[in-house]
Amino acid sequence: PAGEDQGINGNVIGGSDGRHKPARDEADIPPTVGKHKENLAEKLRKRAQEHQKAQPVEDDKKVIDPPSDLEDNPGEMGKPVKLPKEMSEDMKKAVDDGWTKNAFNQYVSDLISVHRSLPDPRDAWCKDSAQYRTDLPKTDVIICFHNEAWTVLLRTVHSVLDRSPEHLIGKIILVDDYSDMPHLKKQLEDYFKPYPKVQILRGQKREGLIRARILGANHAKSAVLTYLDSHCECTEGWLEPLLDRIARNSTTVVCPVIDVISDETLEYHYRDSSGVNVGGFDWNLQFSWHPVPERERKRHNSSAEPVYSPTMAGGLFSIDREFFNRLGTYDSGFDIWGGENLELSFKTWMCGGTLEIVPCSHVGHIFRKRSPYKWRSGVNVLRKNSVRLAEVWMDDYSQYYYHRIGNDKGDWGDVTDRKQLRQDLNCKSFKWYLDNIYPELFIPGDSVAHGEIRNLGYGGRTCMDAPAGKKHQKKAVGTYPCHRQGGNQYWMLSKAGEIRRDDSCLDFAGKDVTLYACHGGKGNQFWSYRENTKQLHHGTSGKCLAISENKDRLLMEECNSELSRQQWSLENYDSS
Ligand code: UD2
Ligand code: MN
Repeated sequence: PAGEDQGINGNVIGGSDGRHKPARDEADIPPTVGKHKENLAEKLRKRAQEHQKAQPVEDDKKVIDPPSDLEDNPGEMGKPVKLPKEMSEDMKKAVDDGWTKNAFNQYVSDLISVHRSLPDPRDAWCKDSAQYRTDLPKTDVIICFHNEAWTVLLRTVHSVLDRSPEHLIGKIILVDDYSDMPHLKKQLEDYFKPYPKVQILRGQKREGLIRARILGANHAKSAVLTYLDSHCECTEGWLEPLLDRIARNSTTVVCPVIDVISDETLEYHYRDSSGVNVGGFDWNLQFSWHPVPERERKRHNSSAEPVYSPTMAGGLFSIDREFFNRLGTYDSGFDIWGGENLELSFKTWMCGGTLEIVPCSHVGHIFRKRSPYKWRSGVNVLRKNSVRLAEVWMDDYSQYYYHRIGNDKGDWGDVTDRKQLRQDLNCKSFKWYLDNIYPELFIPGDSVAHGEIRNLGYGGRTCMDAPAGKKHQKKAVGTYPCHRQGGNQYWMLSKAGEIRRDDSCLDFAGKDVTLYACHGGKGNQFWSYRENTKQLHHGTSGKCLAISENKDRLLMEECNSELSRQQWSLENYDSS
C-alpha cells in the first residue's frame, strides 16, 4: 500500500518541496527477481524502515545487515557516512565489491537515501531570484552512463527532479551506453515508469561517452541541453543561474561549480565562491584547474558572478541546443573517454561563443581515482581523440603535443569533415584563443629550449626524468636512459630561467632536486644554462646540476667545468 511505501522511499526525507512527485507513490526499491524475491523484499523493507532510507537491491547482491551504529538518516545534508572499523566478513566483502565495480564506495551510497538533502552552497547574492530572467528556457537533461551503480544513478536523477523548478525541465534523457550490469536493464524502466519526464535510451553497442552524448542530443527537443555525469547531485537553485546566462545570450556555454562528493564517504564538500577555479589544459592535452586569474577577477564586482573559463572539465554543462548543433556537437570520431571537453571548449571560444563557470550553480560529482569500466583494447583511445583534436583545432601549436608524445601519432582516422566544419564556421585561430582567452598558458615555443635534457657524462645516454604520478609532489626528479618519447623526459627552459613541466618547476632547496609548483620568483627555481661550458647553474645555491656515477640520480655539486657529468645538452636550444 502507498502509505507504507512512503516510509521506505525516502520522498519524505529528502530536500524535495513536493515538485516532481511521481504519479503514484513508489518505493525506491526496484523489483527484485529470482526465487528469493519475497524473502529479499521483506528483509529489505524491514531494514529500510529501520533506517528510513531507500535501499536498492541488485540481482546478484547478497543482503547483509547495515552497520549497527548507523545513524537514522545517514548522509543527510551531505554528511559523511563512515563505516565501522570492525566489519563482518560479509560487510567487508560487500564494501570491496562495491569499490571494485565502481571505483567508489557503493556500499556507503546504498545506505543513503536517493533523495538525501544537501547543504546550500550558494552565496547570499545568488538566492535573490530577481536577478534571473523570468522567461528562462526549458532544458533537457542528458545523463549518459556505462555500468553505473543503482543508487548513485537514481540519486543523480532525483537530485535533478527534486531541486529544479518543474517547468524548466523538459525531459531527463538517460542514455545507457551498453551497460551489462543487471540492475540497469528492465528494472530501470520499471523504476522510472512513474516519472514521465524520464526517458531511457539504449545504445545498440558500446559507443563511449562522446557518441552516447550525441545520441542523447539527437533525442532532445528543449531549447537547452544540460549534461551531467551519472554520479552527480544537484543542489538547490543549481539550474536557474545556468539557464539565465543562456537566456541572455544563446552562445554562452555554462558550467556549474563542480563540488566534490567523496568517493569514500559520499560527503558533499563545497567551497564558497572565493574558491572558484577555472579550467585550463597542458601540452599533454590534459585538463587542469586554476584559480580565477587576476585579469578576470578585475572584471567583476562579486566573486559570485559568472567567470570566463578557457576550458571546461567536460561532464557538467548547459548549452543552447541550436548553438551546440551549429558547432557540430562533438566529433563523433572520439571514442570512449577524453578530449571532447577541450574540443567543445576550443570551438566555443574560437567560433564565436563564450564559456563560463557560474559560481551560483553547484553540482556535486564523485571524482574517482581510476576508471572502473573497460576501454578499448589495442587502441590508445585518449591519444587518438587528442590527435584528432590537435589536427583540427590547434594549428601549428599541435606540434607541442606531438613532441610530448614522441611524435607517435598513431592512426587518428579522417578529420576532413571536422576541418571543413571549422572553415564553414569561420572560426578564429588557435593563436587568437591562446593570446586572448588563455594567456596564462606557457607556450613551449616561447622557451629557450624544449624537449629532453641529456647528460653528457658516462656515455651521454642519460636524461632528466620527471617522477610519475601527480604533479607538485615534491618527489625527487630522477634520471633514466634517454628514450626520445617525450613524456616524462619533456622539459622546457623558460626565458625566466625555469626548467618547467607545464606548471611545475625544477626546484632545489638544499636536499633533493624536485618538482614544485612554479612560483615565478626565481630563487630555488632559477637555473642558468651556460652555452660554453654546458653547465646548469642553480640560482640560490650557486651549485651545478650533475648525475651520480651510476647514473641513477641527480646531484648538486660545486661547479667544475672539467666534469662531463655536469654537462648537459638541451633539445631545441635557441638562445636568441
Ligand atoms: C571527466 C568528465 C566527464 C568527461 C571526461 C572526459 C567531469 C566531472 N567529468 O571525467 O564527463 O568529460 O572527463 O571525457 O567533468 N560513460 C559512458 N560510456 C563510456 C564511458 C563513460 O557512457 O564508455 C559515462 C560514465 O558513466 C559517466 C560519464 O560518461 O557518467 C563520464 O565518465 P567518467 O565519470 O568516467 O569521467 P570523469 O568524470 O572521470
Ligand atoms: Mn564522472
